[in-house]
Amino acid sequence: MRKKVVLAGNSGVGKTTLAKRLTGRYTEDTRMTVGVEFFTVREGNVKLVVFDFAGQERFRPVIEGMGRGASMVLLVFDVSRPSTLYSLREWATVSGASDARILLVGNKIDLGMRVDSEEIRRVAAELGADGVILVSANTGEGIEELKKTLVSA
Ligand SMILES: Nc1nc2c(ncn2[C@@H]2O[C@H](COP(=O)(O)OP(=O)(O)O)[C@@H](O)[C@H]2O)c(=O)[nH]1
Ligand SMILES: [Mg+2]
Repeated sequence: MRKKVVLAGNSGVGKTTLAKRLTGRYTEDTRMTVGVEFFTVREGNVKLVVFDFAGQERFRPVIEGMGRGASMVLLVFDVSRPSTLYSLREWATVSGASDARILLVGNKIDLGMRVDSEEIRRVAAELGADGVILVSANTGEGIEELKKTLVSA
């Protein structure tokens, strides 16, 4: 079974690092279309296909195409930069194109939390997210929990 996961969020929040960490660097690294690449990993009978921006976060037509057929959209922010949490309102449109579930992912917890957890829950509720997972793509903390959530979603 194939599950499409889409990463969205401001440039620099750690999406590409997260994609590589989630897929253990086993990756086909294939450019599908301009501005997008994907990483794959097999977990039992589930194949996760993680779509990431290839450095063109501001190219809106790419964003709209990306959400199609996704089972999950990960709205990624940097817990050390509060503005990246509020930017997720713009990124939530990625999921508008599909029936995908939304999960908020707070990355870089190794740098310390500079965002209030009440605020995170408030934005998650506003954007219709199922939940929030806090991770560090650098240290790997929280990554197994995230992967389990994606596989079972
Ligand atoms: N401290 C820390 N740095 C991170 C983490 N994840 C990514 N980074 C760094 O943040 C920068 C941007 O990461 P990148 O994956 O390119 O972000 P993207 O633009 O969202 O794809 C890079 O220098 C990464 O090494 C993390 O969990 N902790
Ligand atoms: Mg990137």
